[in-house]
Amino acid sequence: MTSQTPDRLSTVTQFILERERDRPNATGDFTALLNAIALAGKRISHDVNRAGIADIIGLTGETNIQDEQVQKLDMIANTQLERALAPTGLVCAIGSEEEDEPVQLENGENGRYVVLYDPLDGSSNIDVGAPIGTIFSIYKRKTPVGSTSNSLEDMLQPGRDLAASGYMIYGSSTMLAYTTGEGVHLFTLDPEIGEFILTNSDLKDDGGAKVYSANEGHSLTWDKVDLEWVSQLKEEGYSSRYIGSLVADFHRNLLRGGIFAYPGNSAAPNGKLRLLYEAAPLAFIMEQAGGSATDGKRRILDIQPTELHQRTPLYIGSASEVERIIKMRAHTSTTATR
Ligand code: AHM
Ligand code: MG
Repeated sequence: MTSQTPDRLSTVTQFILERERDRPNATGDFTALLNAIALAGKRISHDVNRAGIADIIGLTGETNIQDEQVQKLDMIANTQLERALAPTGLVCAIGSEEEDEPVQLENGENGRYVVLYDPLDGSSNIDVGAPIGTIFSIYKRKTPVGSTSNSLEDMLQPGRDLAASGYMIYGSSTMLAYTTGEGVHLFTLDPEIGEFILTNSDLKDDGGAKVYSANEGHSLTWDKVDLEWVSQLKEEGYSSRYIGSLVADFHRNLLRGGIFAYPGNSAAPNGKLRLLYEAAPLAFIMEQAGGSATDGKRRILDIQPTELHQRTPLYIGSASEVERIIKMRAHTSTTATR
């Protein structure tokens, strides 16, 4: 990773405000939206840190639309984000991994944006204290401002049209990374003063590390190309690092280099990860940092979603690593290999 080491003290709010000031037509919307998301992140971070002692570990007893068991903290994180975004008046609707359908926000008719999120990614790791995170996307709405949002039309947009995306990771420290298409900027929460402080601006993935992150426990269900690819990496002396929390695996690879993969498999040809809540927002960040992301054939940011909770295979990381798997997959017919 390369980045500019900040020569001054700046909170996330100051940083975004400064950037907006450089743009003559800036409305201040991003400052308000990212502030709201950062506020929710501080509350979620607080809850995650106290989960064991606050009796908020465990399941709610419900399953979400993806048939996954919902953790109490999934619901808490989902609510914190909605509660922080609603008062901005800037958001007409939200889409969440934990909500079956788009949620129209009260008084949101004049909101110019839709926000989509995975409120607590990697939530199966909550009980064991491993890093988890929030992933978010912001799109400009397509339906006219002032009307009731046809949320699906507003939300089913390809990642290349993202206005901003980012994530917050709740790990050994709480960090926030975001991009609006002008580089990737990273902030660390100072818990004493409750502010996200700029720690790296304009992060660049320099492809440094020979690391791959994939759940090889599923490899018997992978096709031959993925198996060959991983064998090749092993022969070349790569290390494997897999936490099972996408945001944590992604964050480590963004800082150190490497590739994360969640391929399709014989039971689930599109894999597990969600295009709108996970793949597209992280692909926008990775591309802004100089890396890339593919489903094996297509650039993730070019995929036109057709469903809110659509899944996609994902290979994301340093550009040369992603290029290698694209080439391997192009040279072998997938149907002939599984
Ligand atoms: P979640 O959003 O419900 O937490 O599920 C997504 C998570 C990712 O964070 C992680 O990369 C993946 O599921 C792990 O899946 P597996 O246990 O199959 O390796
Ligand atoms: Mg997730």
